[in-house]
Amino acid sequence: MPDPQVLKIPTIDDDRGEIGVIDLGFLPFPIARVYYLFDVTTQSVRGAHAHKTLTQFLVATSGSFCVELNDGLGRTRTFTLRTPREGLLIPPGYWRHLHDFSSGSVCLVLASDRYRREDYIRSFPAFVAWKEKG
Ligand code: T46
Repeated sequence: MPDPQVLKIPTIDDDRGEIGVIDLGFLPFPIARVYYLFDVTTQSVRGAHAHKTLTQFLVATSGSFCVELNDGLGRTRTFTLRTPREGLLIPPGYWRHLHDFSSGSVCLVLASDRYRREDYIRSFPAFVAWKEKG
């Protein structure tokens, strides 16, 4: 299972501001879906699930939030996303919690597949059992 990874997004800037560009080939998957979390209250915790096959790239296009990733085998890592200049690549097989959203933050998600309910594991013990099975 590949590790989660923070990727620096190429930007183009001039005296009018900046453009972040996620071009074809930048991500290790073809983008099948784009969605975004917004108007998230600062106390909200999102996620609490893992994906069996889905790879996603998360960008804090505005504000900041934390992404806690658990590999189900004893390792947890927390990433703070706070700039549109980088994003977090999350391979399949990670239990995630998103928390500590700043007011007005937006979490843009580029996903490798359409929404498929059957790709979600929403019970942590079931996730650990799935990981242990290999
Ligand atoms: C993830 C984090 C970062 C859809 O019908 N289509 C969609 O594309 C999505 C993303 C969600 N939904 C439905 C499923 C639920 O009935 O919207 C409802 C809320 O979804 P969920 O509770 O999964 O939302 P989050 O913010 O906890 O998780 C979402 C993604 O589902 C998940 O893949 O990694 O954002």
